[in-house]
Amino acid sequence: MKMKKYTAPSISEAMKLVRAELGEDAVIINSKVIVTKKLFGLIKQKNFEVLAGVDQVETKTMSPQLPDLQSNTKTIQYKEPEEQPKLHIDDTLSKELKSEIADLKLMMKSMQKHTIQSELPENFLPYIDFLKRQELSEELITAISDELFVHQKQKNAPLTEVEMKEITKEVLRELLKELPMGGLSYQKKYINVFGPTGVGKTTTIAKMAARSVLEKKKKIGFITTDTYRIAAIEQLKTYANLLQAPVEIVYNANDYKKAIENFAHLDLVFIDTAGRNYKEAKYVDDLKKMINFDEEVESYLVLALTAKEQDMESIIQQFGEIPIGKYIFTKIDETNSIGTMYNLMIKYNKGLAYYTNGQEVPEDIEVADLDAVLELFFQGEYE
Ligand SMILES: Nc1nc2c(ncn2[C@@H]2O[C@H](COP(=O)(O)OP(=O)(O)O)[C@@H](O)[C@H]2O)c(=O)[nH]1
Ligand SMILES: [Mg+2]
Repeated sequence: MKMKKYTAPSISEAMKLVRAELGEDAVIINSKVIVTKKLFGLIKQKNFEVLAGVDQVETKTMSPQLPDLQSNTKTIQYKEPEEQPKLHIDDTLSKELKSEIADLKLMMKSMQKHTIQSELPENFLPYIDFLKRQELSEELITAISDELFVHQKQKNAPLTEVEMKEITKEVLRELLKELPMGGLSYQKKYINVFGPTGVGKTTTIAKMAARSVLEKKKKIGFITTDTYRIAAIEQLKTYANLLQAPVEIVYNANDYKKAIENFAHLDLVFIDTAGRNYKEAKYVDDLKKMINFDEEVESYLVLALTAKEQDMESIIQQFGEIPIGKYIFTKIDETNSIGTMYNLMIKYNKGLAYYTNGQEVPEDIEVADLDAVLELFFQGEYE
């Protein structure tokens, strides 16, 4: 039997090399993953090493079609390549096409093998199902399952559930680690809070405001531009009264200027906005005209995890022109699938300020930090 090692960045490429040199009858004797650099990182180089062999008797019978690239023998007698130009075009084409199609089919087969559906080891499946239930994006699931695959190969034994969770965390950590995490900086005076109606903007503002008074002893005030609903104004006033903080109700850019003047003596001003009409471009335009986005301002986009990811994406795009610093995800207590949170942060390259987990003011809010956010992924269903 003739044997040779092949190394390539993917199994399919390694298989291609094997087939090109040893033919279709080659058998894989062993395969392993070689990772250069350290554990985990997606950016790190990994290669697949395949030891393949082919029975030499068969090789001989196949040799007219398969020149042995390895042995530099000069006994190859057939002269097909030189003759090709003289052949009838039809014949050549069909022959070439056939073999190319066969090649492509094989390549696709081995490529498909290394996707979530078929090639994943049996022991991954329940875990991958969990990732899917979490509604993690396909790209992220593929990135994680690739890492699981690499680690299982290295370990040469089935990964435990604990190991799979650790690997998942490390994959997510790599992707999230550059994004800003954490709540109010207390360096900027104006806190803008945007988002559609009902996501929990006002409640979240009340939570943030209460904390800045109780924990940081800040002098605060509120501005609301949500003048569509009396109830919304009353709701904010209720919280403001509890915190003994002033409220300015703003209907236009002029009111806004006056409110800013009135609040000159305060440390922090929370600006609550109407979520209404966010689908109209005009709404975002109006906001841009009314509200200052200078260096004195921090802006947050509030999204509820109970919403559909696609709808959240259209909101993100709608607010694309507003310099949103970080997200706030609410209603984490009302869902078991929080993958969306990770999908959106990674896709839109935006960090997280807070996540909220209930209706109680001020308790039900957590300041985001990377470790906690990674832990959060496993809370609930898969513990
Ligand atoms: N379960 C749950 N409910 C929340 C959370 N945050 C806000 N809510 C509720 O969501 C509803 C709408 O909140 P509100 O602050 O008025 O939303 P706004 O329209 O964006 O200002 C209220 O009933 C809140 O109590 C949360 O984290 N979890
Ligand atoms: Mg509101």
